[in-house]
Amino acid sequence: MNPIAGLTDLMMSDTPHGPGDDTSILTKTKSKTQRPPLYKVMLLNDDYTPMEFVVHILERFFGLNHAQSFEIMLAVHKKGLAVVGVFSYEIAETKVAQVMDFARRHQHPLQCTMEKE
Ligand code: TYC
Repeated sequence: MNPIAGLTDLMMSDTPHGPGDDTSILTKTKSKTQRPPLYKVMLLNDDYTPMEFVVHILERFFGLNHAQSFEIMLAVHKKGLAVVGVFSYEIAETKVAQVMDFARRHQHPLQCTMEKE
């Protein structure tokens, strides 16, 4: 069909077109931005690892200052565990490995774990 004639037929038609007609539907596709999942890195309390050693770990591997490190160490000591940071999977995995390796080399039973947020 001649496209101009076809359009004229539509405009002149007796039946009004609206929602439900395939002549008037516009759709918008919402593009949802996907963010990578985050992981909490936690330190667990134990009865043997020296407090100063835990403070040193927090300064060395988590970039915290002495006061922040002491505060988090005390929170772990009192509550049994605390979140020391939130990271992407790869960074969290690296932090856990660094802490576990450093504690093992110094023969302390300190435990560090990660959990999806
Ligand atoms: N509870 C330990 C002590 O009294 C100190 C400690 C704090 C150990 C935090 C582990 O993740 C820890 N020496």
